[in-house]
Amino acid sequence: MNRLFSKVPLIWLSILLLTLKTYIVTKLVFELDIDSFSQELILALSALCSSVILLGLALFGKKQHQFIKIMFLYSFATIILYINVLYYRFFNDFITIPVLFQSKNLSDLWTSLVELNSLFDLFIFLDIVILAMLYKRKQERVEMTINKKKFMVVTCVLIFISLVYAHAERPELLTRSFDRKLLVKNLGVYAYQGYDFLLYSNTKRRIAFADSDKLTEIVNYVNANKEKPNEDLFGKAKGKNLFLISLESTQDFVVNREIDGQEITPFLNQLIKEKGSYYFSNFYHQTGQGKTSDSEFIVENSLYGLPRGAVFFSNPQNKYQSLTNYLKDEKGYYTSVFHANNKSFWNRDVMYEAIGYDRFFSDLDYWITEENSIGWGLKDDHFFTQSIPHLKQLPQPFMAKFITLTNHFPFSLSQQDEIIPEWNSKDGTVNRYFTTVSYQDAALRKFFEQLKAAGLYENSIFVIYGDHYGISDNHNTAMSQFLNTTITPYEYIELQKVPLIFHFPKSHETKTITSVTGQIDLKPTILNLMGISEKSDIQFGSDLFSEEKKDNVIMRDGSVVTNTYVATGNKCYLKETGQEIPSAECMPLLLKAKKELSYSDRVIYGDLLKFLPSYYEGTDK
Ligand code: GP9
Ligand code: MN
Repeated sequence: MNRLFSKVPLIWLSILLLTLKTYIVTKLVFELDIDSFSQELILALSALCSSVILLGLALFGKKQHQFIKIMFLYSFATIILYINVLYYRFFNDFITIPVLFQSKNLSDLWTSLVELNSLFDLFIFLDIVILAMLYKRKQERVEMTINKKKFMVVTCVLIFISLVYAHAERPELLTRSFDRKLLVKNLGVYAYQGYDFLLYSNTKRRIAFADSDKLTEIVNYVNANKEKPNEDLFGKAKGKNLFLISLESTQDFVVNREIDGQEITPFLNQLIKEKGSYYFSNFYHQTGQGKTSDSEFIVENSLYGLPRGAVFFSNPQNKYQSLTNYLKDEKGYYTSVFHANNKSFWNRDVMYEAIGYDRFFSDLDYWITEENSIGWGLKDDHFFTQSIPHLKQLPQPFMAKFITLTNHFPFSLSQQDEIIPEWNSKDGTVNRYFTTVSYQDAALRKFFEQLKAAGLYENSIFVIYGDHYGISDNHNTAMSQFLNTTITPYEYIELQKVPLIFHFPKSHETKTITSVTGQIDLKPTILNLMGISEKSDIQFGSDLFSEEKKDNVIMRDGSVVTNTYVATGNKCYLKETGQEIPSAECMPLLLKAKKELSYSDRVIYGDLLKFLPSYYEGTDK
């Protein structure tokens, strides 16, 4: 072995190894849908190119430090690669700098990572050890003179060829940065990470230089698209306690469905049929990378989450006119949130200040033991049960938001808690999903019984919704088996529906509402029910019960659903049948979505809500 490499300088061998490793890992782990020889070539070229650039940095500076520098850069690249491998397995996505900075979160992700780790991971690091052993004592082979000029020429040529190829394959690549898979496919994982870093710095810069100039355009857009809230329902829930219950990873396809003759969500199914329940059967989550925190943000503010990272992390110091702040300031509500996890997860402890919660009941407020925990923490049943004494002590009227946890990937459940058995496909994740969903459903049933017993049910209203998907498109095979249909892009969008139930204990009506709605509509709906008129505000959603409601939901990736169309990527379908139609028909919808998302982003990036009061004073509106 030693003899074989006796003439090879460390720099060349490390470039070769890093290129090979990057290429192989990219092929094996990331599903990039490589379907042509030229795409294959781009992938190989990008791996080579990044390796040359990264490791080439070691050639600058003192020669005697070259071994250390090469090994450091090699390890650095490997760590970037490995973090993306872990993140991809979990989220089916690539990591971004804001998410990476959530180091507090990374420790909590541990339970999921243990499940994801595999022996294969050892190989990702093995070459570092081999390189170190081969070259450690061989100064002459480490420092072998390399013609730096030639090296730089080769590097530039490689970059040029690689970029030309990537551009030919995918024009506008760098302007469509939200499509992370596309970036990695054409630039490689390291260049993607570098590009992401530039975007991140840009975001920081935007906050620093933001002013209120853009406000007029955005306010005009929002006002032009406003839909009048339902007047009959104005103040219907005035003075009532408000329960917001966020169901972890709960998609709508489990509602009213059975496995081997057993209902998956018998309680939700029953609640939907009860007097006083309004079930929205075409309600979509609109979250992005921020997952649960995005759903919280959207519901609270009627703004979209950000295209990258979690707004909970990137902009917690902004001024927000949240639902919580309205309830507190306008109606004197006591506002609280219950979630039995570490309070800094998703930066909640910081962001909740801006949202305006009076009290956050976190893991510190619960009795958590090995017996009453599973997966990510306290089991839902115990979470709800232990919350009752806290609830009883709250000043009324209160707002109480509950965030469940048990139905979280990897969907672990102890056998004694299983209500329905695991399903029987080849996909363990999907099989287990049904058991944790049904466990959560039973926990919710018990919570309702406990609330009734505690006298907290009658004088309250309930808003129950799913936070985001639980089954990603990594599981399409099992999902198509379960739903007995092929998962096309249309089907995938339809799977982004999450349940939404409004329940008014003393009401007599029962309704299933089929209009197309999204999480962004919850804030204006609840404000109207509570008898709060919107002041000078920027909201992209509108009252779900509005008679003027235009069915239109925009997702964070730019996809759009209306009562007629489903538009996603460059594909257009009829909503009713799923039939694909010419993409041009959906173009106006997609363009409007892009505009709306960018307006919302500008509001957040520029912290524009803080300028609203002076803006309205100035315009006298
Ligand atoms: C963690 C919980 C889960 O506290 O909200 O977060 P998620 O991974 O679903 O965003
Ligand atoms: Mn979640």
